[in-house]
Amino acid sequence: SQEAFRQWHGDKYSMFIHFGLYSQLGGVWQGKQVKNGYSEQIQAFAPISKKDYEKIAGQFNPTQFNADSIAVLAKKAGMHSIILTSKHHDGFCLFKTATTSFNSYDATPCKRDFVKEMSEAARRHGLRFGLYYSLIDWHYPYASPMSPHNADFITEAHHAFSKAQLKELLTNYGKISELWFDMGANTPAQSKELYELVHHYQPDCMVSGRLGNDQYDFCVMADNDYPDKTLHAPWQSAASMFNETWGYRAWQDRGSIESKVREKTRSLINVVSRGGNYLLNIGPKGNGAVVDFEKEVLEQMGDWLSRYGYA
Ligand code: JFZ
Repeated sequence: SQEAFRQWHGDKYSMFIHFGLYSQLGGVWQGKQVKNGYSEQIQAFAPISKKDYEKIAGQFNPTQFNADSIAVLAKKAGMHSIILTSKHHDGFCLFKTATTSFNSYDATPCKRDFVKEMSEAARRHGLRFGLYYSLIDWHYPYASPMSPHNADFITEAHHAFSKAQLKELLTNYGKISELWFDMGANTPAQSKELYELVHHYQPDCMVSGRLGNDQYDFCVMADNDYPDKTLHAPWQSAASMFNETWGYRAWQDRGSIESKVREKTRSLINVVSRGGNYLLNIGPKGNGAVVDFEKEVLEQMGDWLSRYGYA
């Protein structure tokens, strides 16, 4: 609806959070820095067998993950919503689900539902809350380009699984401001069905263009990018802090805080002044703590915004 778009457009600046089992590895496997690919996809790039990767869940206990302090940070930064990775390509779910035991409640010693924690904290601090959901799931044989079995399209079994998970995500966690679908090889009928499913449960939830087949409420621009002409559709630019990874990378060369603040503030202005939404990512560590450098960058950007009356 117009009202849903108006609200979403009004968010302008939001926090993206990439957090999952991969955060625990920090871009390192068997003592080696994995240099190819994003660190949230380390399972595919190291590569790591499914069996070994699943073992990481047995040690996943992010005692430093504090949803309230993340929400406070987003507020301080001048952001208006938070988008959390409910499930990335590895298929590990950050929510309690009946669809698979490979989730942060059932497969870990911590027994926590991070989607619940983050959704509630966001609302407590007056922020809207949305979800990233990967339509690539390495437990299913399809998916380009990182799957060993390249079937043409998402299988019906996988599609049914996604629908069951989405129903949970859209009915158990209150209002979801947006669903940031990440690309899978959907058929047009599958994309349409998922688009309609989202709006069936949540008519005002904004759906990202990466659902495919022209079923979308907003377009996603390439990292840090913005259109050179006025786009007659709602759009968002999703940005990682270092362009090389979204998930935590322990050996990241971060450079200086000052230059990062300048770079990201410039992107924010470029995007928002052209009518887009700027979605800036953080990648907390495996123990759940926000990386100091990223925290500092967000706080300084927030200082700048409030100094000029924008936050
Ligand atoms: C996808 C994922 O494969 C990646 O791991 C991460 O989660 C990112 C946010 O989404 O990768 C993308 C998606 C979109 C673009 C680039 C990488 N893009 O629009 O340029």
